Amino acid sequence: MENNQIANKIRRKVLTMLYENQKCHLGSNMSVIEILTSLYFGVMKENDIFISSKGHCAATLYAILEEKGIIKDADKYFKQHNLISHEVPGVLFSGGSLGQGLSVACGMALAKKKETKWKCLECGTIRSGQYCFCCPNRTATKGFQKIIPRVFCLLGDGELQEGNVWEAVMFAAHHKLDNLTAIVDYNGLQAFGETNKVMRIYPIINRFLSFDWSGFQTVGHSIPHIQNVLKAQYKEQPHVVVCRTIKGKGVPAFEDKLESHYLNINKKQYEKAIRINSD
Ligand SMILES: Cc1ncc(C[n+]2csc(CCOP(=O)(O)OP(=O)(O)O)c2C)c(N)n1
Ligand SMILES: [Mg+2]
Ligand SMILES: [Zn+2]
Repeated sequence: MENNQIANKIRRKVLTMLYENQKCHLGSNMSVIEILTSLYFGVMKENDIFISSKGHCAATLYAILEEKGIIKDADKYFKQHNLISHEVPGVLFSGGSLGQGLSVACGMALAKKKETKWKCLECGTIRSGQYCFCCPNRTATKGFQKIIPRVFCLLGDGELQEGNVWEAVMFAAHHKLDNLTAIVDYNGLQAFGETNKVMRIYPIINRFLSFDWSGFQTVGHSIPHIQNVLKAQYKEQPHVVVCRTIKGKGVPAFEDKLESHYLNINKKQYEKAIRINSD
């Protein structure tokens, strides 16, 4: 399946979970479908870590984990935890209280930098030291490559108004966490207003750059664009990818609407959205 088809499938699955359970945060889920598809289907490698600081896009994360084969029943988990919970396999951090995920991601990125792992270039095995059993004398004729897992952290744009986020931004630069990537879902809306009217966060990218991060802004619904900028890593600098998104993307009645945050989807809107998002 191509990535666009995967994204469509995830979008339909999320719509169905939200419709059947009559749960809100439809807008917040729809804006991250391509972001999470990009990450899990082409960017993240084994041992990399994903943290969603936006705990209210649980439906999308569970649908992705189901598609990856990490969990079997996204519906079951969504019924139990409609905010992201670490009790779900494949999830390391529970979200819900905004502003905390990046601090956790910083700690994990720092720990991963300290516990160096080595990949045997002969057989691909990852080990804690420069040894392997595939070649004579525990060496590898092709040598070893240093492996530092990457940590990706997703944040909402309204969430950037939390002071704690900027302490983490400062910490990441100070510790030169070049294995850390923050992804901002810049949909321009938060729960009760336009983000830049509630408390201005624009220009997001400049703010990160002034804290000595590297980064790019990109189109948040184009998988090739997102993957390109997510793959970038700069030596000794943490990285940010600001994704310009549409809250409620793919659901006409909800697109770029404040109500997409808290309204539940009705039967007619649901059926139309499923039609629009089929392959
Ligand atoms: C600390 C904290 N304050 C308030 C809330 C309530 N709340 C849940 S979602 C949300 C809006 C967040 O907006 P944004 O970060 O832009 O995310 P979006 O829904 O647009 O993806 C708010 C205020 C919360 N979960 N945590
Ligand atoms: Mg937002
Ligand atoms: Zn080997």
